[in-house]
Amino acid sequence: MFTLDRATKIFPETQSADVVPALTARYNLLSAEDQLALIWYAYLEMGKTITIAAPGAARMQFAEPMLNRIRGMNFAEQSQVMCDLANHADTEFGRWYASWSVNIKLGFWYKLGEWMEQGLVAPIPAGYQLSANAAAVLESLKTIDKGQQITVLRNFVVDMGFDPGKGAAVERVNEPIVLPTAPEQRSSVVIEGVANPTVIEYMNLLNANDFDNLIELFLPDGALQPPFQRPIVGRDAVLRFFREDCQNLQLLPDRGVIEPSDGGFTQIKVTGKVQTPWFGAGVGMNVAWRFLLDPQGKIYFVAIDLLASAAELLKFAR
Ligand code: ECH
Ligand code: GLY
Ligand code: GLY
Ligand code: GLY
Repeated sequence: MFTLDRATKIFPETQSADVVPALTARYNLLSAEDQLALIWYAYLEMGKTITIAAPGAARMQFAEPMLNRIRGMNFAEQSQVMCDLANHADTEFGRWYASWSVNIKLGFWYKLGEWMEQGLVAPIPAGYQLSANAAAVLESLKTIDKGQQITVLRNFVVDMGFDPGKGAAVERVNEPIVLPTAPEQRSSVVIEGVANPTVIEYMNLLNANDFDNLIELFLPDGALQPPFQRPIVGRDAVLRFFREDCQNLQLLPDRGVIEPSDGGFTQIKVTGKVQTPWFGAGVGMNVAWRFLLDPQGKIYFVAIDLLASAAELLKFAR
């Protein structure tokens, strides 16, 4: 009936933000020095219009030993560590970094950025000249919408460090688990055109950080595909992803369509916005959720797409 491969192709008219992988590919061709300088300039530019929230103390304790070692170095050594991370060099720091969850990596760079501003960590040299290619990537980055910009920046940070690869026994470091929101403090979404209880519950449980109940909505071999990634398959892996990467998100679904599919399955597309705790209401990412539910209403597949433009929020053409 449905294979995972077929499931990923539901609602094929959905236009995702191809500019994100395109810019990432161009960035990957640059030297490490150019990469770090480019991120620095992009970060300063974005800081004029949006504010990034400080990472929580509980999360930062994981990054602290490495941060303190870096702080004790001279500027040349600090620059070397940063270049090594950008270069994916096989170093102690590179392996350490690669073992962290996404949000610990972001928190680490948040702190380094602060220290660079305060003169405690090696700055990008004054008057540093970006190569022509790096300057062109920076200009492109400035023209895309904020949700796309922070996605590109997040990709850069996630990819740094040295990952010894599959098969290597690496202990992964996750941030502390957040408690689910108390029942009386939960809210419920309303989605124009979609009264489906599974979809409504999915949004409400994710908004409440209630991952143990959320995972019950999935079939045992159910899958979730985050933007620009391969599907994560099976309840264990999806639950790990929720706990590790999906804390304190704000899902703001707006409207959608429900259609019957083969074998009693149902496909549902919802569009709306998502906010990350790092930027709060300052950045609303335009997204689509593409659900495929089995005849019992369990989730066989859901993809989250970062949309190409705000106009995509209104497109449900058949
Ligand atoms: C400085 C210069 C040297 C180099 C570096 C620097 C620091 C950079 C810093 C960057 C910080 C970037 C941040 C980016 C955060 C981005 C967050 C995003 C979140 C997207 C979440 C989405 C969620 C979607 C989902 C939904 C579901 O239904 C299921 C789950 C899931 C400047 C020092 C590096 C500090 C903080 C893009 C879309 C809706 C799939 C998760
Ligand atoms: N965004 C992928 C698709 O629409 O199929
Ligand atoms: N300050 C946002 C976060 O730590 O997730
Ligand atoms: N991936 C979750 C966040 O950055 O907010």
